[in-house]
Amino acid sequence: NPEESAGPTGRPGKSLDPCADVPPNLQGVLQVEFRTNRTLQDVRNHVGPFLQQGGRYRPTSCRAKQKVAVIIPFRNRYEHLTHWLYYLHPVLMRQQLDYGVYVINQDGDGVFNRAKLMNIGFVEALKEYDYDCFVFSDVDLVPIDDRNLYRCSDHPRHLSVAVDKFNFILPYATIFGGVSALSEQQFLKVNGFSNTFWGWGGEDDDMSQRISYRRMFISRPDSVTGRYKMIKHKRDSHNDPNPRRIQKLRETYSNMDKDGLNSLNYTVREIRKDLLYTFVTVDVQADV
Ligand code: UDH
Repeated sequence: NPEESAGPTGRPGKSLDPCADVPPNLQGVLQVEFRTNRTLQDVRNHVGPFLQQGGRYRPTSCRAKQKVAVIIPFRNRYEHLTHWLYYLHPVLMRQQLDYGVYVINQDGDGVFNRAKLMNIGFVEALKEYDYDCFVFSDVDLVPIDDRNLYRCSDHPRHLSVAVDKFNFILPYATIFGGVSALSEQQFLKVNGFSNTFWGWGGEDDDMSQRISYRRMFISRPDSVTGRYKMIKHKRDSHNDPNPRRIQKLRETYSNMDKDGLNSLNYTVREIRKDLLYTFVTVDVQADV
């Protein structure tokens, strides 16, 4: 078992001792390689024995500190998803999390809405389990250090601080895109993400502003622990830069109480359970 520790192998559930603050079997820096053929079946063979249907896992030797839903906004990036699952499942297991992976797939070929998919992921995951922490991750970002814990902190946490594409440097101080983690309370406090950023850009900066308007800060790992590899790709179709994004960022303060979780509408088309993930296909166009 990848997260196995020396502790007693107790009964499942509340009778187990809490897991250690620092998971005992982390490896530190990881080898990550995308230029290789990999199939979902390879990944199932690699990590499947430890998982439950829907990409669910919980440590067997201790009680996890947090119940984490990992939410991936998605459309037509199956190759990236395979790499992501191959690398992230073992990391999340070693981090001794009680977690589930939710791929929120935008149906159809309308303009992409990353933030709305993440709001939907929050709502749909909570229908299944009593998650207390939500990690929102792009499908093309893989951490190269497993000490970067996919957990929530006292303040909303930005995890992807040093991405190879940006020469491992934080591009600007308020950045919150890529991979981020908010507790249920933190997410509710900001009314979730805006639902009204269609196309590429702005939705992550809007969230960053929501966080500061609600008097919270952005917490981050250091720039060594927070290293990531991004899978190279071309711009997707139907996700061109949103020309309205700059103007919309001037309106966060006045809109955030009415544009977010409390105005979210969508239609679930299908929920499919794979061993490696829960795949939720949704129609996001409900309000346009
Ligand atoms: N996403 C999809 N499908 C899409 C669009 C976006 O799954 O069609 C998801 C995916 O999780 C992705 C995330 O939304 O990681 C963010 O979208 P993005 O990868 O397009 O954003 P990023 O800023 O790239 O990473 C912008 C385009 C880069 C073009 C580079 C050309 N060299």
